[in-house]
Parts: sequence; C-alpha cells; structure tokens
Amino acid sequence: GIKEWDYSNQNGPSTWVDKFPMAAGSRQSPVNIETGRVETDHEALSSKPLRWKYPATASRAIVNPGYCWRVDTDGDGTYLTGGPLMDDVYKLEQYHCHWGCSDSRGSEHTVDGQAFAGELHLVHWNTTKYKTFAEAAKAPDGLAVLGVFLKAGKAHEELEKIARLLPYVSHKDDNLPINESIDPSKLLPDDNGYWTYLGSLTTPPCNESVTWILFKRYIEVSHHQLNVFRNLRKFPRGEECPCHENHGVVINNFRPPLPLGNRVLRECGS
Ligand code: 1SD
Ligand code: ZN
Repeated sequence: GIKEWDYSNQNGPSTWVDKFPMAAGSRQSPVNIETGRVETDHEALSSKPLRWKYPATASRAIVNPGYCWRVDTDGDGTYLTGGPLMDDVYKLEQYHCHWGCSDSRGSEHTVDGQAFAGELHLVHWNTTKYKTFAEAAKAPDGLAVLGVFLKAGKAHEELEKIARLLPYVSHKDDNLPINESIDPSKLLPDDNGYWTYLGSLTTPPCNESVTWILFKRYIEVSHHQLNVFRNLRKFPRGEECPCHENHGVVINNFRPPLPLGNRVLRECGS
C-alpha cells in the first residue's frame, strides 16, 4: 500500500503539511535544543519535582504499526505529575521508539545540532482535565511525552526484553500480548535532569498538544539492539514491498527539527 504519510522521499515530513495542516503550525516538534539558550527556571520547575510511577505489569502488548515499534500499556496505576505539569496527573498510554539507519542518527530532538542513535517516547495523557486519550490529544495541555535519547554502547537489559519480542511483530499490524514484566521506569536514565517546552506530536496529524520533557542523560543500547529495530517491516505479512527503498524496513523514522520560534526551552537539574 500507498500510505497517507511516512518517512520516504515521496510522503516524508516535508510533505505532511499538504494533508495535515497542523504540521505547519508554530508549536511543532521536534526542535533542536540549544543548550546555551535554555532558561534555568529553578523556582517554577523544581518547586514541584517531576514524579512518575509505572507498575512493572503496565506493558500489555507490543505492536508494529509499520513505522516504529510500540508498547501499549494499561494506564491504571501509572502516573506522571509535577515539574511543568504542575498538579495535573497524566497516565501512560504507550511508549515507542524512533531510530536511524546508522548509529549516528535517529533521534527526533537534537542537542546543539547533534543527533542520537534513537529516541524513546513515553506518551501520557492528562486525566485531571480530560476523559479519554483522544479528547486529550486535541487539547493544548492534553499530552505529556517523556523523551529519552539512545546512544550506541552497551546492551540495555530492559530494552533487550523488547528486542527479543520484535521478531514476533516483524510485519505491519502484527500485535503480540506481553506476558512478562517490562518495566517502563527501567527505560529512563538514572538522573532526572530534563529540558521542557511546549510542542506537538511528531507524527501526523501533528497536534499541538504535547508538553515535552526530555531527559538530559541518554541511555545506552547496543548496536545489535538497534539493528533488531532496523529489521522491522513497513508492510503487512505476505505483502510484497512495492517500493525498493530500503527493502521495506523501518529506518530513519524520525522527523527533523522544526523552528523553536517564540517558545521558551526551560531546564531543571543537570
Ligand atoms: O509517533 C507517535 C505516534 O505513533 C503516536 O503514538 C502519537 C500519539 O498518538 O505520538 C507520536 S509522538 O509525538 O510521541 N512521536
Ligand atoms: Zn515518538
């Protein structure tokens, strides 16, 4: 199939605005983080520390939507609150990953122009103000995404559990229930210093509904683990890849940075 959007030359990020007008907005993500121009906002951000809780049983199913891998979670008992989110309580909806064709690219956000090998996103929605994920996704304060940069290095134990499941969801629309405990909190770095700004979903329809919280510290994953990600297919089982581009594997599933414009990037912690 012909796709509404993807990361190819024909339907890639520069064309998304044609079908998804929100992608042309002034609050888009990702952005480049210019560390020299970040505002240290100790008072406002650290008065309420960022806090989260994810039960080890939260990870319910692993899915291949044709453009990444995604773990759907049971939001019950999960929360993310504090920091830029103030007193609102957000629930975990899913987490997924973006990566490159090589270890030198793949993240969506960049830091002083430097890309990482990948970027993990934990997607949450505001249960204090909204009734459903869909409703929250349309609101300016509806979603909060925790971002974690991945750097090629030593193998990551918790991500290895995911890497071992990926061969079972190798094709688009494959879906596998998770019967072991995969703990999303073990995917976060040890130190919780972060950058935060107001942005959007990085995939169509690019709703401007996300409070982004990006950890300053990266986590390490092995080159082999990244290669397992790079083996996922963009097409359903049994369907021949109609394009010759990259033999139909999911790689370079990242949107390049957009202008920060008038927005303020704040930091908390080191
Ligand atoms: O790319 C994801 C997309 O897959 C979907 O999960 C969406 C939430 O509905 O979030 C975007 S992202 O902005 O977290 N990359
Ligand atoms: Zn994402």
